Amino acid sequence: MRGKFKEIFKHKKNKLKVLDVASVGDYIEYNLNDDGTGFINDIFERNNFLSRKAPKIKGALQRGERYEQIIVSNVDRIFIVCSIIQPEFNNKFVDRMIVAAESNNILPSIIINKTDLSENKIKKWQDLYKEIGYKVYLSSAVTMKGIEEITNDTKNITSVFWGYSGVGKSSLINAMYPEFNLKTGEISGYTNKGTHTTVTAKLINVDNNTFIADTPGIKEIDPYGLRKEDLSHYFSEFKEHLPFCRFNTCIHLHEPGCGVVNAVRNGKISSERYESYLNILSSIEDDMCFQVNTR
Ligand SMILES: Nc1nc2c(ncn2[C@@H]2O[C@H](COP(=O)(O)OP(=O)(O)O)[C@@H](O)[C@H]2O)c(=O)[nH]1
Ligand SMILES: [Mg+2]
Ligand SMILES: [Zn+2]
Repeated sequence: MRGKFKEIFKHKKNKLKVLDVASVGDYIEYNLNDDGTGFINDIFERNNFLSRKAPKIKGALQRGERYEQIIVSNVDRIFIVCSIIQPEFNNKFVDRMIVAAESNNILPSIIINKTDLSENKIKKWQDLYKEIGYKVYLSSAVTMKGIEEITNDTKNITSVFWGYSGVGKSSLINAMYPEFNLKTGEISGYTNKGTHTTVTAKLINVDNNTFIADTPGIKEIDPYGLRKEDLSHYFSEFKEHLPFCRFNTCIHLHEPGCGVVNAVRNGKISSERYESYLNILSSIEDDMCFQVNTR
């Protein structure tokens, strides 16, 4: 990086606690040397980006301090890939990814892959997410079910395939575009380089307008920079019930006259989604506690 820009970045970095300078998907201005190396002169402002809190690594960060890790920038859609078995479906994990997408203003959709392995419970989760407004694809990289539909819906946009390790993200992209020949069946996407765990996505350039980011397997997601009073806005089906909360500061936990809690009781919000909400809410509170303790 060159002088002036480096200086600006240093200031930004201190303020925002971001980990990397540029991320996959960034538009940059650069100079290329003859040997293939280059300089980044500038990074253009991101339309949006997908991020999470960097995992805690012993000794690498100050006590409990968390950084923001940008996974991909300038994203049109996020495809949350999951399976019913091998690995088992984890709705709390799916909901964390949805919150990460929604809070960054990116449309999430869900791909239930490995449908060749088990019929069990597919419909339950498919219906739950369809009901609250998300598109759900059923797929198999083995039988090729759903591959054509996913190929069509990822045309002419930048999309991210995101999800737990081993669900078949790379296999799905290979099923769509065998020529990219992505590595599959890797045990873990973690690489410890000492300072932080890398989550480098691989951006595949299908054609001039079509980009697909394959991300390494992740094992934890903490959406970055959430405030507990905002969390309910990222649970799309909660929104219509918010005006019925007695207190406008309601975080839908123990407050009397809560529209969300009433909707859960009446079966208008599923208990699974509400439990996910509480789960994320409590992880936000943990961070707040940390800040208070260190003052
Ligand atoms: N039965 C079955 N196995 C699959 C399917 N998709 C991927 N796999 C297998 O699941 C393992 C993990 O796949 P991979 O694409 O590496 O998952 P990733 O970590 O999400 O990229 C590999 O052994 C794949 O062959 C599928 O649709 N059905
Ligand atoms: Mg992979
Ligand atoms: Zn409430």
